[in-house]
Amino acid sequence: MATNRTFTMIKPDAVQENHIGGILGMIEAGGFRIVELQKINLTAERAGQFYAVHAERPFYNDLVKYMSSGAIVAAVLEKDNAVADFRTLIGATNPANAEDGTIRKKYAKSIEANAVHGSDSDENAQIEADFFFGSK
Ligand code: RTP
Ligand code: MG
Repeated sequence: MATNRTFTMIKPDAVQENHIGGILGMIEAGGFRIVELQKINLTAERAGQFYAVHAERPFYNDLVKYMSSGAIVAAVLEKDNAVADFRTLIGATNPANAEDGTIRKKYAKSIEANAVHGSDSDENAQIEADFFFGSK
């Protein structure tokens, strides 16, 4: 995968509340091309693997429960400077701190149920895309 790609998930709260279309619309309007897309349920085991980097954090067990509580939408996105530009588009982890115009400002409900995931590095974007879509 080229470094002009990032990986995202629309999280269970946003899927449950019928925000898939609204969020994908903001992503496309932000200049990203959707190159892979899949709606899927994560088991607690798979959610735990995905967020294994946070295994020692106090919120880990709640995060795994939340991420396996309903369907998610996984996607690979393409754009110049994709990782950094997508983090800008989604906004701060805690929606109380998210800028106007960001996806989390519009759709996130709490620091945990914050509507979307975005990769934090090119390396993790590749690992996370492979987690769902396999090596291409
Ligand atoms: P993400 O990985 O999902 O894009 O989010 P992020 O980089 O903005 O935040 P990160 O620190 O990687 O945290 C991963 C996810 O864990 C949940 N969280 N809950 N209860 C809490 O204090 C807390 N802190 C983080 C959120 O769902 C967060 O996006
Ligand atoms: Mg993160």
